Amino acid sequence: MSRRGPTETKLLDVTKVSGTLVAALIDPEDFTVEQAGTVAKKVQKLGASCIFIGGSTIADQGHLDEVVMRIKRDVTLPVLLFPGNITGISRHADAILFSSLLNSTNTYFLIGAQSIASIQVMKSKLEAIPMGYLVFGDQSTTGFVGQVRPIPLNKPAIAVMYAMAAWYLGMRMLYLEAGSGSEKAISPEVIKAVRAYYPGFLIVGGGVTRPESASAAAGSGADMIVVGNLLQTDGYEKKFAPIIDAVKHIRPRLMDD
Ligand code: 1GP
Repeated sequence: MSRRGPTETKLLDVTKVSGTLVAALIDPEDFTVEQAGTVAKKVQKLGASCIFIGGSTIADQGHLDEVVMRIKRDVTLPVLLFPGNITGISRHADAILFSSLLNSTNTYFLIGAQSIASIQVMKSKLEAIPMGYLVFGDQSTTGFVGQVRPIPLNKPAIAVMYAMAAWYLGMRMLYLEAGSGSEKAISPEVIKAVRAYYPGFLIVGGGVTRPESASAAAGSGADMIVVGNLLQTDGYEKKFAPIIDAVKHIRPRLMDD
């Protein structure tokens, strides 16, 4: 298993002090370089803990590099790549969520893309964080592109099986994904079930747009909530701030508690 690097360590340390974290997800395909920098500055001011950069359909790596460099210039928050494919790598980020889409039916998304990318990740000196990625429901671009057999949103036992397989395979992070813009977020029942077994860092995203759903996820044991789509809506600052407030005092269980 790879060793924990500085970015992962920092996130774990902040979680212990501040409770559940909120990551702001920026999909470079949806933002100009300037817009990405502006949003990153605003979410840092509002209390986000890190920036995720990624998407399911990134093709323009030049633009990705520019977005990452601008965000690194404009904020002090850790910047983590959240790649949907080998095109999601930029050497300018702090770390990469080196993930396997565990419920894909295509070995490319399980280990193929990762093996193609691995040497570049090493040469780029990116901190690689091993992460299991699980897609729920049938509403996501990620699910379509990644050729998943989606986990039903009401089947926590299936999620637990995958979560423990991820843990035993050395994945220190696990991301429960309902899909960007999903009408239904991951349910508290699923999060609680996974939390009861999975000792690693638990990330939940997809369709979290309100403080109620954020606090439900945090109270159920999520270590980090990811907010993406909301940042593209008018007046997002006024919607993002209450999400931060709703989760910041909720302290989830951590593996080394
Ligand atoms: C998508 O889980 C993330 O990969 C965030 O979802 O865009 O719905 O916030 P939203």
